[in-house]
Amino acid sequence: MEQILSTNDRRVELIRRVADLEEQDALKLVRIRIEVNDDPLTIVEDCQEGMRMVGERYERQEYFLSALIMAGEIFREVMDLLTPLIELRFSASESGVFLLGTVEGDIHDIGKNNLILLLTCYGFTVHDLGVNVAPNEFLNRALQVRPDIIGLSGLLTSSYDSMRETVQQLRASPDPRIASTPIILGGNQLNEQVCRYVCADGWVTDAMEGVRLCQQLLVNR
Ligand code: B12
Repeated sequence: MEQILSTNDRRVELIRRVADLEEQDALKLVRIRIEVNDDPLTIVEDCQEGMRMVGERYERQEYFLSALIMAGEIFREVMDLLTPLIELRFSASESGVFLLGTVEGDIHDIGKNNLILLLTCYGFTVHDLGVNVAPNEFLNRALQVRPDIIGLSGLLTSSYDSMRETVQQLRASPDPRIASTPIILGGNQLNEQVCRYVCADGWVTDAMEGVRLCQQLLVNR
């Protein structure tokens, strides 16, 4: 049935199936979209939109924590299908060094891992600190690997204070190179106001935008 849907219908259907947590149907539709050569990044975008709707339903108490866990699982399975395609499609020569982690108090890592996939495809060397990373861990690792850019990921409102603290510690580094390394934020709840509060150099809500911002920062460095 899905094979005769138009591109737009396939997009709407996938968003709905992720939002409704219909794991098998969502995966089936992703396979169909792969077969008909839909852009893998558009498929990711649609799943992200479905996840946003899961979050809204959770907020309205139509869903519980188990739904967030399930949504995370669906996204992981979708990424298992898409990763080889994304790796094939995007490749670039060596570029900058990127240090990345999800800030202290936050364990969301799906978006962070997507960014790693894309940055790696675009030639960046990525050092991933994982999740729930304390400010001094960022600083210690930055002193070791001397990155060109540092990225902080966080989806919880409470993460903004961790981000701010991390930026303060990095900026206070006695090593002038680390103190002046551009720091960018990522997570779908962010906005300009948060970026100003955290005193970061930029923010994005999308991994591809993040790659472009990093490329721009590298040119200016
Ligand atoms: C899946 C999910 C979970 C999973 C996470 C699994 C995992 N391994 O990550 C689990 C079940 C663990 C979870 C737990 C919780 N969650 Co949750 N979760 C979500 C959900 C539904 C989807 C998040 C997601 O993966 N989105 C898809 C990815 C691809 O998008 P993304 O993360 O934004 O990443 C993209 C960009 O932002 C960017 N990016 C990301 N990081 C970075 C970094 C850099 C440097 C750059 C450049 C770019 C970049 O690239 C990505 C790809 O494009 C969101 C809803 C939402 N609106 O996001 C709630 C949500 C984030 N969770 C929420 C809450 C409340 C919780 C819990 C507190 C629930 C609880 N009662 O325990 C806990 C918190 C645990 C903790 N201490 O962190 C709230 C946060 C509300 C708030 N304002 O603080 C949300 C918004 C749901 C809601 N609307 O209420 N959650």
